[in-house]
Amino acid sequence: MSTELQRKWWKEEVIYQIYPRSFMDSNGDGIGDLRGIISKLDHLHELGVDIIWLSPIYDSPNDDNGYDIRNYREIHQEFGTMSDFEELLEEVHARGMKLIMDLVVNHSSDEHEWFVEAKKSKDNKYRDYYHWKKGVDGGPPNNWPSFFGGSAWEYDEASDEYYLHLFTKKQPDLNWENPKVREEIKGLLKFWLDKGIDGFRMDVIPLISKRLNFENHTLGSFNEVVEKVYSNGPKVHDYLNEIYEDVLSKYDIMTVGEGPGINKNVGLKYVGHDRGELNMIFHLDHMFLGHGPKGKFDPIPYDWCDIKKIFRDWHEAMGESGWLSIFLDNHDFPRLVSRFGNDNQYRRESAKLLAMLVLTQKGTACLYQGSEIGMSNVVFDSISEYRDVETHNFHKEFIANGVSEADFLSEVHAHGRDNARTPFQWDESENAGFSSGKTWINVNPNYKEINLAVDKTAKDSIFKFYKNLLSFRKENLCLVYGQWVEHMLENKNIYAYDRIDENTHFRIVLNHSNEVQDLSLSVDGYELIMNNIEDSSGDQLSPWEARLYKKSNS
Ligand code: TEU
Ligand code: CA
Repeated sequence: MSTELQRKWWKEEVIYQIYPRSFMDSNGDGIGDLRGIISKLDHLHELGVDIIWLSPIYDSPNDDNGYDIRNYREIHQEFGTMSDFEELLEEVHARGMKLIMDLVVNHSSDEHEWFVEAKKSKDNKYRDYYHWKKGVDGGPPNNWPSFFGGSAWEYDEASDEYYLHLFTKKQPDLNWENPKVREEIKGLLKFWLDKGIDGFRMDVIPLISKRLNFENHTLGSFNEVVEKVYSNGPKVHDYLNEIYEDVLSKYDIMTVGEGPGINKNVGLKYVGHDRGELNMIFHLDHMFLGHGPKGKFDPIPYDWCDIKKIFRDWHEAMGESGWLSIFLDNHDFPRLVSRFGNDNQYRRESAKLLAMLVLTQKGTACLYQGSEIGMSNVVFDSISEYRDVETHNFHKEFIANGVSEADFLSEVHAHGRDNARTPFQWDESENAGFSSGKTWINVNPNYKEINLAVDKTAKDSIFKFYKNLLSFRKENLCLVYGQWVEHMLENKNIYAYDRIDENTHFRIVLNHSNEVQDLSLSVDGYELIMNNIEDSSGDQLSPWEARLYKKSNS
């Protein structure tokens, strides 16, 4: 391996995201919890993942399932106690694994003491922990929309002012202009780092610096508003550099920023090796693909050439100066086998193909709970079975605008966040082995066919494929640091690329279509090392067939 490449554990290790509410319930209240996670750590250790990213576990009124924090230094009582957390961290480390927390500091809950105080009066010392503005012509200060429908401003009658909330009205945006806010945030970073955690995933971090003229936008789509109005504000790099220099740089940790609005032209400013900001980002270009002018429930068509171009652009943008994360799903998006694969006729094949894609690209791979067994989207018959505030807010908005219940529901089936939030399907017992009580959200009715226990016994087990790939990646650092070279760029059905370093040359070929495709790329002199179907034959790729070759004498 080339010496100038800095080897870093956070480049080589694989992240596994846990959505605690839906992972494992230990006390029968129907809600996943920390002791439930402890009871399943051996599953993750057997799978072979290294870094656990916990979605927020702090005290919260759960307006946005924990992404609305009421107390940054307390564990949500539904999830357990601080000593449960300390035991979890100890058990994770005892297995040679790491744990990163979800840092949500673009906004707090409106029930956080800072906001409770701020609302009391205009001269309260916490008032400018948030953004307050006078209305205009009897309405909000400007036309900024919330990510979750409606205006990004909420009127406060007592002070005749509005406060900013880019998400729900119970998630008021923190004012990072205020040095006292930045000091508070540095304090809570240290609080958790001094407990021994291994880093942070930083929620919507490019949004923390606001364009303080608060002008109306004149853009045509929500994605543009995110990129040009909410993200990449004038002081975002100053703030990130400040928390890096004052706190983060003093620990051997990793940071990954969730990056709505970060595009390939600005990515390096956040993750360049010399920037002193973040180690990597979860950019959302491929995840926001298909979001129409009114967002995800107003879809527009896209195809694999769009996906391949986004990956290509980001590899080029990062070069050897920055570092990428690679993921295809998380708690905010549909199940990857339903969205990017074929969860019907080719569920197993496509789940494995997507596993090979994520685990052979250049960058830190991040897996989401349930993908290792090919969990798929859920189809609930009524909007009342859904729990996500984003879904319910847009349901009201779309129905009010004349969209039928059935039409909206079909968009929720395809794009709703609850697809990824139904309980993990451990086995075919009641509630898929997730809980002995009534679950906070219904279990996907397909749990008897799709669950870990039944998958592990299957001859074409998805879990085993992930496990083999994960150990193969560990043994072959060419898949981490190797040069990435793409082939067949314009081919709509096949994704093909090489990974090359001084010692090894891999060739990965993925037929992400429902048809047989000619492998019009030479593999002479290559040995087939891994593939996802039994009878893999010659120069024709079966539907959803994935192959990993290694060049002989490499
Ligand atoms: O998500 C930010 C974000 O971009 C989301 O709005 C998400 O991509 C969107 O739902 C897609 O339509 C983060 C968290 O991951 C999400 O769970 C929170 O709801 C949000 O921030 C607010 O904290
Ligand atoms: Ca519980």
